[in-house]
Amino acid sequence: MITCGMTANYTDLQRKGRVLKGQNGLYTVEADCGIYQCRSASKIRKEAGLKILAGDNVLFLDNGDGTGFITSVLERRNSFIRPAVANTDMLLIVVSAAQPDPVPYNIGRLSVLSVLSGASVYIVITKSDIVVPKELIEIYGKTPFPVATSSIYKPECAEEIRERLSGKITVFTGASGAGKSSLINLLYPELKTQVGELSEKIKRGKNTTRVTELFPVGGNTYIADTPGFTMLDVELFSGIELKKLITCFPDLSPFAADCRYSDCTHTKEEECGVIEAVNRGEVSASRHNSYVRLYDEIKSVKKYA
Ligand SMILES: Nc1nc2c(ncn2[C@@H]2O[C@H](COP(=O)(O)OP(=O)(O)O)[C@@H](O)[C@H]2O)c(=O)[nH]1
Ligand SMILES: [Mg+2]
Ligand SMILES: [Zn+2]
Repeated sequence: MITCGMTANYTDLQRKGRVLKGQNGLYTVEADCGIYQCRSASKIRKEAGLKILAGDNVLFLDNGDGTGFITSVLERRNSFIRPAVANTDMLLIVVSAAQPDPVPYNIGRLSVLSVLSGASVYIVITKSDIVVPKELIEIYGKTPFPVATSSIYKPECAEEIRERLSGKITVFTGASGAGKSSLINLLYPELKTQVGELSEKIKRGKNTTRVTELFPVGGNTYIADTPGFTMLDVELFSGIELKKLITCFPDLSPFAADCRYSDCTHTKEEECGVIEAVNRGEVSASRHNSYVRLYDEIKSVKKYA
């Protein structure tokens, strides 16, 4: 097979690509001139215990027959364990207006992970046909995170959301049943069967292999579906310095400058700028509650660590 109109000696031809999926040591890699099935040198996998993830940018040798051999993994911007994905630009947090009822604390935790990893946060409120999500808009409208509402019965919501995803790697996350797969189908109907199959596979899940797959949807845009609230592992949070937790709440942190005490934890102190901002209604009490709960949780994990 001749790709890209080239007839060079393929064994020497190095290409750059992006891993879409890895399974049993076989990686699906997207390069400028097509999709390759690649293996990799065990040497690079062993180096620093590196696991090649969906989203990784790699160099590989083109074997000339649609297969390749990964020789190096380029530096990552970030990586998550569950789902196993690298270089995430944005976490799209799907929050259902109802059925299931939203759990702001879990949403808060996801937003913290996203901020920690340097990925942006996008809140999409689904199932707006069931109830008007007034309260959710109230909570998240006071954060710097962009917020959109959607419903599978209002396809006109799709354009705005697609635009924000354009050119990025976006991971869809949120509670199981919140409508992640449905939203993906609404945004990118051309993926329908693939995404459906993916979530099927995960539901039957033999709990050993949870395959994360990036789907290219054109224009350098990629999306990954996930089965439910993954990434909420306590270990990830135990790495956070308690003092710095407030900086992971970009809606609350500016008010920490007004605290009376420099060692204020913003959980219960008198003259705490953050608590005063909550009382004035400038930031959401729900978000502050999530902060306090996460603060206590991390503190107790640290105590037993
Ligand atoms: N009424 C309504 N139901 C929805 C909407 N989006 C998803 N659902 C339903 O919610 C259920 C779970 O959706 P699914 O996309 O599988 O959720 P996931 O687990 O987050 O991927 C399905 O029965 C969907 O038909 C919506 O906008 N409105
Ligand atoms: Mg799903
Ligand atoms: Zn304070």
